[in-house]
Amino acid sequence: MGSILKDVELKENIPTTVIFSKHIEFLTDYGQQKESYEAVMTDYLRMSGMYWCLTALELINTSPFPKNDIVEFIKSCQDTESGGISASNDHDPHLLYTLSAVQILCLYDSLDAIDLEGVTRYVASLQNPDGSFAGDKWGEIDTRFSFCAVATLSLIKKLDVINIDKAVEFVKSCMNFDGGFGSRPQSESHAGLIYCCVAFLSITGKLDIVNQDNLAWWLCERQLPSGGLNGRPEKLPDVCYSWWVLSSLAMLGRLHWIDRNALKKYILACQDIETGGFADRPGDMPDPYHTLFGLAALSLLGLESIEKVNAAFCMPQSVIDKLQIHIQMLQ
Ligand code: GRG
Ligand code: ZN
Repeated sequence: MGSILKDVELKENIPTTVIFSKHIEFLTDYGQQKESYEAVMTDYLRMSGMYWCLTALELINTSPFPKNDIVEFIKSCQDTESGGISASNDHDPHLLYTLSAVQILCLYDSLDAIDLEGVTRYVASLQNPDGSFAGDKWGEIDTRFSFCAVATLSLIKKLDVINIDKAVEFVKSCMNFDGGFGSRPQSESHAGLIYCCVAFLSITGKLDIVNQDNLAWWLCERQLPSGGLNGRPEKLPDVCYSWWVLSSLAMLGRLHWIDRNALKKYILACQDIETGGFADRPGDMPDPYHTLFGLAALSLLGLESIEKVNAAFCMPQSVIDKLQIHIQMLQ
């Protein structure tokens, strides 16, 4: 028995260009709401929310917020004892938010504002003897955290404080028969985690361990008739996978295995023409997460009016160049 293909149908009256001024409005307003229901409910991931908004704005050449206030907020989120950074004041430090904070500081050329030795100590303290990384002191293990660890250390030029060989060994142990990667050994392949593992290998210069064609084939099979990409078989398309899948294909040198025009049409259809911002699917509520990954994917597709994005760090290429960081990209 065949299975029903899950997809969406694009309507006639969908946007076909990027509505830049609306996105600037959307992202700027989002950053200014401090007491709204949404702001309070998402306080636990505020640092990443700031990274999504500020990076999206930088990709469209806008920087509306006072840099000083942002840097001061980040400083106030660093835990003096562990050296880690939390999502917001009075929250516990975590690798996810430590990376977001370091990414924002790189955007603002302000890395020196925080205790970088503390960050280095924190990241190194989370590596386990098998090479894996915990996300925080509570010990959850996931390849997302292997990525966060090397991305953070690479941005602050401290990659040498961890055992890279062991870290690579762990990521390799999460590789599946289909060429993909999961969160831990034997976990299902998922496009988000494939991005984490491919970007990890790109940053550490170990991309040669992947099965390039099998993995690229699995990734390009994520494209559905609507043009959108899903994160694993039998799932609906979602704009964020345009980033997780496309950036992985870019690092694997196989971007041309995707139907670019169809994907561009799908991403543009996910814009909200009234409020600005991108949603996961046409007609859904827009949010900063899907707005960043929609714009970043359009950048990988070569839209000239969007700044060039780095496929491993999801940051403007100009910032990565300034830091003189080189990632591995396969041919
Ligand atoms: C700096 C760009 C950047 C990222 C930081 C947090 C992180 C590193 C990456 C996240 C990667 C990601 C999206 C992982 C997905 C994890 C997962 C198993 C999600 C499953 O979600 P479902 O089941 O989604 O809700 P689908 O689309 O599969 O239905
Ligand atoms: Zn999504």
